Amino acid sequence: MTRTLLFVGADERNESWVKAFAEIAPEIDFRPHAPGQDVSTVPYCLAWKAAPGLWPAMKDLKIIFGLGAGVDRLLADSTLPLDVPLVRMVEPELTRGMVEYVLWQCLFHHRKVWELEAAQSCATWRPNTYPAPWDRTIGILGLGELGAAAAEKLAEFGFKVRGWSRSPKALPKVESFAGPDQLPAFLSKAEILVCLLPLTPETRGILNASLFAQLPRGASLINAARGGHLVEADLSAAMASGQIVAATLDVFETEPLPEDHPFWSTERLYITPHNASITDPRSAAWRIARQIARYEAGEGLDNVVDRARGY
Ligand code: NDP
Ligand code: OXD
Repeated sequence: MTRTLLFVGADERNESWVKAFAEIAPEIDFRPHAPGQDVSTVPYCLAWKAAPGLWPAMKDLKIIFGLGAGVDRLLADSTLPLDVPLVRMVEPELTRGMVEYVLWQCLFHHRKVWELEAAQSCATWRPNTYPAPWDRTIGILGLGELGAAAAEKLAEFGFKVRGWSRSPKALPKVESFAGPDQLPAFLSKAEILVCLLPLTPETRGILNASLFAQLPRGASLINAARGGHLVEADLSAAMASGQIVAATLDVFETEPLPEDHPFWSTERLYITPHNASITDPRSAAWRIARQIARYEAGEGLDNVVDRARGY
C-alpha cells in the first residue's frame, strides 16, 4: 500500500508540516490538499476539518488523523465516514503547551494581576494580597490527557486541585469528582475554574449561568477548550454582577472573534487567539508514522475517537 497522507490544514503552516514529514518520516508521501487533486486512492488523511466534498472523494480511506486533540469540527461533518477510524492528536508538545498555558493563566488569576494593572495605570504603589497556593482551590473540568497533566503541575505548585470527569480518577494530590451528580460539590469550592473538556452534545453550553452561580463568589474562569462550551451572554452577566471576577478565553463560538464583539472591551476579560497550545509538526509526524506502520502490520491504533461518546 502507498503511504500517502493527505494534509488538510491551515495553508500558512503547510511548510512546517512538509518539512517535518520530510525529516522525521520520509517513508510517508505527504501531500498538502489542493483543489482538483485526485484523492480516490489516498489511504490516510490528516485534517483539522474536512474540505467540502473531500470524504466522499476519498474512496480508499483507511485512517483519518485529527490535527488537534479536539475532534468536534471533524465530527460535525455529516459526510465523515463512520467506518474509518478517527484518531485524535495526542502528543507531548501539545500537552506541554497546554500545561504551560494553564499554569500561566492560573498564576495570573491567583495573583489578581488586574489589581496591579489598575494601580500601575495611576502610578500608585499598592501591593495587593493573595492567598498561599495551598489556600487556593483550582477546579479543572476534564481530567483527560491535558486536564490531568495541568492538574498535576498545579498540584506540584502547591495549589489545592480538584478535577471533574465522566469517570473517577486517581491522580496524586488531585481530588476527583465524577459525573453530573458530583458537579455541584466540585464547583462549590473552585475559585479558579479551568475548562478542558471536549465539545460534545453533553458538554455544549456547560459554562452557563447555572454553573457560574454554583462557584464561590468572585471566581475566575479560564476556557481553553472550545467556544461552544460557553454561553457568552451568561458570562457577561456573571462578570457584570461580580459572580465571576475575571476570565481568560482562548476559544470562541466564532473564530476569529469578530472585531465588534463585546468581549474585546470587557474589563478583566483576557483574550488569547486559540493558541493555548499548538500541535508540534515534528512530534506529530513521528507519532503518525508510527501509527501507520503499526496499522499496516495489523496492530491496533492508539487514541481512536469513540464516536458514541464524541471524544
Ligand atoms: P481527553 O479526551 O483526553 O479528555 C477529556 C476529559 O473530559 C476526560 O477526562 C473525560 O472524562 C472528560 N469528559 C468528557 N465528557 C465529559 C462529560 N460529559 N462529563 C464529565 N467529563 C467529561 O481530551 P484532551 O484532554 O486531550 O483535550 C481536551 C480538549 O481540549 C479538546 O477536546 C479540545 O477541545 C481542547 N484543546 C484546546 C486547545 C487550545 O489550544 N485551546 C489545544 C488542545 C486541545 P473521562 O476521562 O472519564 O472519559
Ligand atoms: C486542539 C486545538 O484541539 O488546538 O488541538 O484546539
